[in-house]
Parts: sequence; structure tokens; C-alpha cells
Amino acid sequence: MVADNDLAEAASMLAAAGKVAVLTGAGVSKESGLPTFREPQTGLWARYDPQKLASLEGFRHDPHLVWSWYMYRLGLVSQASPNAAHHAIAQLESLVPEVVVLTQNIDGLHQQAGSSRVEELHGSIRRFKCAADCQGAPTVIKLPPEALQSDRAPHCPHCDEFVRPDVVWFGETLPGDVIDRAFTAAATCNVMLVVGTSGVVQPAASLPFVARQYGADVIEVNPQRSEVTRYASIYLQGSAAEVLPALFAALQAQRAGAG
Ligand code: BV8
Repeated sequence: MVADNDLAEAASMLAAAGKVAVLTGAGVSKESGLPTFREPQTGLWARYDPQKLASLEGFRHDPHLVWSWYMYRLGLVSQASPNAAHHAIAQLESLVPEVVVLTQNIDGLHQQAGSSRVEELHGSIRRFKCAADCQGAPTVIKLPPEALQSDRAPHCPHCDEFVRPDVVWFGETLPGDVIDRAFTAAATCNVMLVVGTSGVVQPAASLPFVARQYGADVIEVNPQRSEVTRYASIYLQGSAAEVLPALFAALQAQRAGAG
């Protein structure tokens, strides 16, 4: 469990902050029942490397395999609900003037929990597009429910190319507007709260470093040390669903104490 004085120190950083950026990774959705990226995949997918499947090369090599993996994950996401960590992050908006969530996750759980400003750095598993963006980038395609039950990648109604999830794969660039807003948030926040990421995937993993460079405090929440820990101002060791409600309660208490 996290030491009370670390929680109190982190809460006082948040209490003094006008703008907080919250960078999240797969760990924040772990307690919603969604597997993280680098922990062993379960069942059928245990023998596949997510980094290979989450790539344009993987899709080109076997579009139906990659499509099936995303439909499997979409099934898990559809059953999942936001956990206490997502709710605490959403409630932060009632205590901090400006909060922006920068998520690497594609599950949409921050929005479901009520966060009003969410930048999806890596896209969304709930949105689909033509693999050729034949009508312009992105060519979003509405799919009938039966397409989501199929293990065969559907075809674009305009050009017959395959349809794919509207996510950013390894080797693909993030949408320019999204990455600009994310780096601006990192450069202008007073505190960056980093939750549940191993801090290895670029360019998202550079955001906490940029925040530190611009003078922000970085608070990390993770049961294990990560690539971010070495330059965090405070490292709160524990799971997101345990630590974040406690951090939010400590912040509320400080706000109440401040009158
Ligand atoms: C790009 C969408 C330009 C799809 C994903 C610079 C240096 C080195 C490499 C590169 C570089 N620039 C680009 C690269 C290549 C690559 C990259 O970073 N590779 C890494 C692996 C070295 N980056 C890219 O390709 C990016 N594109 O930069 O474009 C370019 C292009 C070509 C060549 C060069 C440059 C695009 C990256 C986006 C990939 N798409 N997702 C999908 O989801 O299916 S990334 C994928 O990894 C997920 O989004 C995931 O969220 C993300 C990051 O992983 P984490 O979220 O951190 O998850 P992970 O499992 O790793 O860790 C979970 C953490 O949670 C752990 O720390 C664990 O301890 C913790 N945890 C567990 N339980 C809990 C918990 N925490 C809290 N509570 C708990 N209960």
C-alpha cells in the first residue's frame, strides 16, 4: 500500500495545479478485466505477439487473423465497464480547473466514466475505416452488427479494400492533430499523472519526459516500476483502482481543509 505521506504530497501537487494531464496505458483498464499489452495474452491469442498483430504488416499478411483478434478484443471491451480508476480520473475534473486525459487505450472507458476531454492517442476499437482511406483520411465506415461477429475482415463499400479498426498500429504515425494537442498538454500542464503504462511505446512514452522538461511534476501510479519511474517526482506503487480513489480522497480532504 502507498505511504500516506506520498499520497498527501501527490494530493498537494494536484491541489495546487491549474492544469493536470493524465497519461494512461493498458494498466488503467486491467481492473475492468481487459488484458494489458505486455502481459501474457490468454487462450487462443497466447501464441501471438500483440505487437505483430497490431501492425499494418500483420494486417497485410493476414487481414482475417488480425480482424478476428480485434473482434475478440472488441467483445471483451463491450463487456467491460469503467473501474474505480476511470471514475476517479473523471471526478478529478470537479477539483482541478483543467484536466485532459491522454490515453494510449482504444477501449473508450474514460469517456464512459465521464471524462470530458480525452485524446485517444492510438485511436478507437469502436471505430472502423477503409484500409485505403479511399474517401479521405480517415474514411470511417459504419458496419452492420453481423460484421462484428464475423472472423472475416469486411470490404469497404466504396472501393472493396478491406475495412480495419481505426487504431494506430506499430509503424504508423499518430494523427497529427492529436499528437500536437498531446504534446501541448504535456508542455503546459502543472502536473502529469501517469497511470498504468510501461512507458515503452513512442511517441506517447515521451510525454512525461516533456512535462518534466517544462517544469511539471510527474506522479506515476503503477504496481511495477516502468520506464517512467526514473523521472517521476512521486511513484505511488499500487494498482490504479486502489491508488487513484485514495489519491482523489486525499485531494478532496485538502480542498475541504482549504475551505
Ligand atoms: C510512430 C493501438 C512514427 C493498437 C498501440 C522511437 C524509439 C523506439 C521505437 C519507436 C520510436 N518511434 C516509433 C517507434 C516504433 C514504435 C514503438 O514505440 N515501439 C516500441 C515498442 C519500442 N512506435 C510506433 O510505431 C508508433 N508510431 O511513432 O510513428 C514512426 C513510424 C515508423 C517508424 C518510426 C517512427 C505507433 C505506436 C502505437 C502502437 N499502437 N495501440 C491496439 O491497441 O491494438 S500501442 C499499444 O501499446 C497499446 O496502445 C498500449 O496501450 C500501448 C502501450 O503499452 P501500455 O499501455 O504501456 O501497456 P503495457 O502492457 O506495455 O503496460 C501495462 C502497464 O500497466 C505495465 O507497466 C503494468 O505494470 C501496469 N499495470 C498492470 N496492472 C495494473 C497496472 N497499472 C495500474 N493498475 C493496474 N492494476
